[in-house]
Amino acid sequence: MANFDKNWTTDNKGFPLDDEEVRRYISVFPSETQLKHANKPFYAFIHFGMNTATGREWGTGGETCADFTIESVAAKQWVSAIKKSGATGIILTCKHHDGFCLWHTLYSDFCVAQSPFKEDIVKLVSDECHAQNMDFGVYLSPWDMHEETYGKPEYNDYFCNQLEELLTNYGEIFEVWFDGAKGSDAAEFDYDWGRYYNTVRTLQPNANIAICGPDIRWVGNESGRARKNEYSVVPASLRDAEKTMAKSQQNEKSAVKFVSSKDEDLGSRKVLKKNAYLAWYPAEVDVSIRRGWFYSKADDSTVKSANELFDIYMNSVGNNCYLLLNVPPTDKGVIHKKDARVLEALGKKILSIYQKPVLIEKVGALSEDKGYVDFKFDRERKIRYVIISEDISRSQRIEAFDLYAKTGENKFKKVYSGTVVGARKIMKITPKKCDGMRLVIRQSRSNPVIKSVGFYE
Ligand code: FUL
Repeated sequence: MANFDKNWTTDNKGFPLDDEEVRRYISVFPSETQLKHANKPFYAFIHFGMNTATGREWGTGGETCADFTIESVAAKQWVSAIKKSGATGIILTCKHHDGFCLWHTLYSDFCVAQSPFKEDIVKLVSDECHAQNMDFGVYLSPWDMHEETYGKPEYNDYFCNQLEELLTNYGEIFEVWFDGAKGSDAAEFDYDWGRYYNTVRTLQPNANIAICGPDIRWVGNESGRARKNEYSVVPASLRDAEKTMAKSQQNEKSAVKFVSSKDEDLGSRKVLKKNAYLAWYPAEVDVSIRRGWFYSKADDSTVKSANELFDIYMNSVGNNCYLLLNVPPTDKGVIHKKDARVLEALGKKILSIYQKPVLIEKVGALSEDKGYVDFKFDRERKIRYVIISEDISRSQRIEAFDLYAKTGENKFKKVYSGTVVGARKIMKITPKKCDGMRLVIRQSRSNPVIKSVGFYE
């Protein structure tokens, strides 16, 4: 056992600091693609398509191109309204479960080219994202109610052909979102996940594959909640797409009910010990700004407030998760002014965290016999936010920590007690006058490697 300073650290809460098991856990770290993604943790979803025109959450598969009665698409407004929230990218539902394609696909007539609107909406949105320096990503529903090959092996060819179009013709793609939802009465079908993943890896090596994919884990609910402890090192079996599908929506009603949060412990030592194979698989919180995923006038009164969204941001981005915030444009092809207002207010709130930095310090590896770090400010300060980031290229190690404000010579007052950290822990603390702070690691898998700690007024 390392010789921790008794005043400030503990016995690692009785857990081994370093043994073979611990070394097994900390040998799991992100791929380069996952590591890059971690720097841009907040992005938006756009649900738009046939359902926007017909006023549904799930279609029927029986719609026709003429039912797509959308007359305009204000892509520029979509992107600029979303950008104001602080989001750095947009994922568009290029094809939802109804099968209608928002781009000019060569593989189906059921697409926007055959509709009165005609224009390629994927192109309009991706061009606008690139023009406004926002990342662009695609959602392509594996389950397809319309396509007649669905349920037969040829569907895998159909799906890969469409994927190839989307990953070739619209510039750089930052995330590919494979939804696990599938109607309970849909045909049995074996998706060729391995082939889908290879197609993405080959055509867009920098893209992260989410949900029914190996790079980003679904948090397990759609109400904006994350677990108290979100681990990125979890059993590799969680990447099994079939398991994700089993937990996903199976009918239209549940698509807006946002069922229960799957609150299990996914990555404590107790869990990892029982699993021979582990993976780096960070969580993404997907949540809609309003009741439904698609726009409905009836939901105009359900737009979340900037305060609610800010809480979700703190609970996701500030809690080692990604945040994917859905903003569905209306059937007039615009982001509703209510949503736009809230997005702007959210952006201001997020900015207010980072606006007045007092000290941002790169820390590095803590030595094993000293489980704390002291930070000294230039003068007495009133700190409101503290952000700790682990160097996740060295895995996720911290399991418990305390933060103290230094209020005088050898005088400390505890201001925060936390558990896991990972890519980012954002803490709002009751402002306290102090000239420094002390971060104490109470429990860790080997010695922590801290990328930085930032203090903001
Ligand atoms: C679910 C779908 O069924 C919803 O319609 C929506 O697309 C949501 C993000 O995923 O599984």
